Amino acid sequence: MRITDAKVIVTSPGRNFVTLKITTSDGVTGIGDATLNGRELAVASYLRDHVCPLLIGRDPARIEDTWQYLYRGAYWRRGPVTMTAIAAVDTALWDIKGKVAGLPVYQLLGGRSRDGVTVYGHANGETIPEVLDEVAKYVDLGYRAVRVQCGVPGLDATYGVSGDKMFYEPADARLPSEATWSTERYLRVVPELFAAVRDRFGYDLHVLHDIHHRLTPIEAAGLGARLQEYRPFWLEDPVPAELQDGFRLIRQHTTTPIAVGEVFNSIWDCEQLIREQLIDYIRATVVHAGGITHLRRIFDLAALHHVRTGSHGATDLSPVCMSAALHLDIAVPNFGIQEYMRHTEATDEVFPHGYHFADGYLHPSEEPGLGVEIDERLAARYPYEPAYLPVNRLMDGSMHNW
Ligand code: EZ4
Ligand code: CO
Repeated sequence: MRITDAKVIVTSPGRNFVTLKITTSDGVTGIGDATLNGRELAVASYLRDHVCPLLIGRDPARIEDTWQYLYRGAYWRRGPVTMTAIAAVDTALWDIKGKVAGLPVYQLLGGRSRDGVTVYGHANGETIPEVLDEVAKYVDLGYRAVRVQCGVPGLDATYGVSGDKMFYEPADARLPSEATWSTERYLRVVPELFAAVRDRFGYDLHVLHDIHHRLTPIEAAGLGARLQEYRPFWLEDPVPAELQDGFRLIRQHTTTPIAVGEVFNSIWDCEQLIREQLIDYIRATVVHAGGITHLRRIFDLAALHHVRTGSHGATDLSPVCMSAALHLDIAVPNFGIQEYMRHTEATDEVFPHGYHFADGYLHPSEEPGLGVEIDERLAARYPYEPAYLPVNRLMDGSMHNW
């Protein structure tokens, strides 16, 4: 069997998605997510112009060899664009392998390690009482874990707080919108938020929070120490993680668990974080960290160092990525939790899939392969729409991290 076609499909059913579809000489098809939010067309071009021509005629069964060919063969290693493109090829080849074997991909990864994949949803609001009402909705839906984000008094817009509660979409403008940030004000409100959530919902619910790269290590250490009594499940992305050493400072001051990795694209972004046990959860994803093949390598390294998985699962990761993530999540020994932001109905129609939510868990599809397809006719009805993530400035106008 040979690869006879590799095609890039860009569609925007409410938001942009890039998908790679590989076809074999036996007529088997596989798909992989290649969406890089706000930089979508760079990956589409990388695939179309530099990867698809190399795939034609290759044996689709040789997943590891193809991964190494694209990684080593590029000469220019790593980076989000390259690794997202490699991820799309890798994911599509796992899909094909599953379909050829007649097995869901998780069976090829060693089979089930658990009955379901614990997921967390996003509860957010401008005010703390609004957040509490949102948390209640998730509890009613059966969620066992909820991320809480609230507005910061005095700031116009805060990361994680949205108008549409079920379908939060941060890439909201044709040019980047500008938000302002005050660490001082933020640090005042978060302990109040946690106190209110624990007061109303007790300690059985897992409560998570995303700092979204906005603090310094010592600021994050202080927040972690203050929140400790409210037992956060984790604090996510406390600081930007280019400097892996920085996390040691956080560790020295708090036992609040730390999660990081949604922007990581290779094992080298987290090698020290994991090896020195500076984090508790690794949030790297199938789509941005080199596919199932490379993410499993990261998860295996993590398992050796008591680090569990907690993959990013925002709406800009397509149902193709979510399908692939669930096969890994159900199989690996060190699974922790999976983020789950629901896609809109339009997105679900373009990407029909077999995974489903029940009782706080997601369950991967039992279909051969990944159990997700793309409806190309429908996809063609939603042309690409430029959309950017916001940028963030301090009160005095300095650029900060969004
Ligand atoms: O800002 O996916 O934990 N989730 C997040 C997301 C990210 C977006 C960026 O594209 O941080 O909301
Ligand atoms: Co995040």
